Amino acid sequence: MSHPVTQDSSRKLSLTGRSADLFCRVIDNFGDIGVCWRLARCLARDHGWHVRLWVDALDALARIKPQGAAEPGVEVRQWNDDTPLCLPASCVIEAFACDLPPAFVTAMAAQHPPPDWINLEYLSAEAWVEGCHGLPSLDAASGLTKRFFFPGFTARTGGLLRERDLSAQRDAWLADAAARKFDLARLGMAVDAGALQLSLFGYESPSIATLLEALAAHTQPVQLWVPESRSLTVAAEALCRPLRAGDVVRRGALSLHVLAFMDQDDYDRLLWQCDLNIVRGEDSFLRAQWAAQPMLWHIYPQDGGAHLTKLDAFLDRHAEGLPAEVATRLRALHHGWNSANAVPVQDWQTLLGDLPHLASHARQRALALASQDDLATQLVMFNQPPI
Ligand code: TRH
Repeated sequence: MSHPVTQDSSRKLSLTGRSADLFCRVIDNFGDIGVCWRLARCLARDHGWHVRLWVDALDALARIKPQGAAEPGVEVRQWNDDTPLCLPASCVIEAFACDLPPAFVTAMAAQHPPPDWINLEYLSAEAWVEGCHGLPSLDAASGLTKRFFFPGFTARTGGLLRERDLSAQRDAWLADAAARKFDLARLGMAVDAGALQLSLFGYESPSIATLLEALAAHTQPVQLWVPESRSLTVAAEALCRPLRAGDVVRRGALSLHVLAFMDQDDYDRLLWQCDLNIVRGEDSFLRAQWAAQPMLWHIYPQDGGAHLTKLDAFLDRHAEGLPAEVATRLRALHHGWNSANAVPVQDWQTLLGDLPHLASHARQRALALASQDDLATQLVMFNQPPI
């Protein structure tokens, strides 16, 4: 089916600031749109780009996007196979091989010179990423070449998504008791200053039951903040009661608080204020690292266990500099958490004992990673504007 291509202002905009069409297809969950929204904002805020963010599922974006004020420089449009499309911008970013609409590719091929076509890939710490970052690939149908952009943890990859002022924002918020109190109250969080703070955002895992058991038996009060998510279903089963936003359940030392799903900026604040964050997928996994607090990763499961190789590659890098025995325990816990068998209560207790080591390590890691160019900055340098 062919699509009408309408003229618009993007080419003109590219004369003053660069412009991009960023395409996102929501496969499931919030990671695809989470990453794309963040990238669009970084390109606009930190680099002055004009970004047209094409999303097939606007409802997914509405869940994570701060509501209210528009985002200057980011124009959100819905797309599907029947959506009339516009004249392509000078840079076209295809997120996660989402397959651009054929009519849009035809419109790209009709441009002289054609836009710079970039395929943004998923984040992985695996070594092969360095060899594939930047590689070209011919699109036989259009005769155009697209280039692969691989995020990653090392200098020879495309880097990690991070707003330019993220660390400063985080530190300022943590240092400002009034702002913290105001924001946390807004989220319905009454924080007990003497309690260990944990957040949980993962998939279904049988280890949630043993985690709750370990926290209930902890020697110090614990507040566990659980935004509405797939983990909540398992927590509800373990506690033998339904759970919904606003609920507080007490078991021994543990207070479990269910939070309404919040926007990305508020979710960052939750991560910043916790002593341990359990996160998942790609975007919350990265945000937990920028929170500079200990984290446990629920990796997105893939066929054939491919995700476990990815998990180990991350742990190899992440654990560098930790005492060997702490690193070994952290790896074992990650494997347990990502398996079909429950992590023993004892192992959760050991993790809680390791938190001081993990906290100073997380701060050092975040500092080291933030010394590299962030992903949006690298993408701006990678982009070859049409001559
Ligand atoms: O939602 P996810 O499981 O996304 C996954 C992964 O990205 C995976 O790699 C991908 O293949 C799959 O989607 C399709 O986890 P992730 O990546 O952490 O995304 C969650 C997003 O939701 C992230 O941007 C943070 C955001 N979020 C909020 O905005 N508010 C909240 O309350 C919470 C808990 C999360």
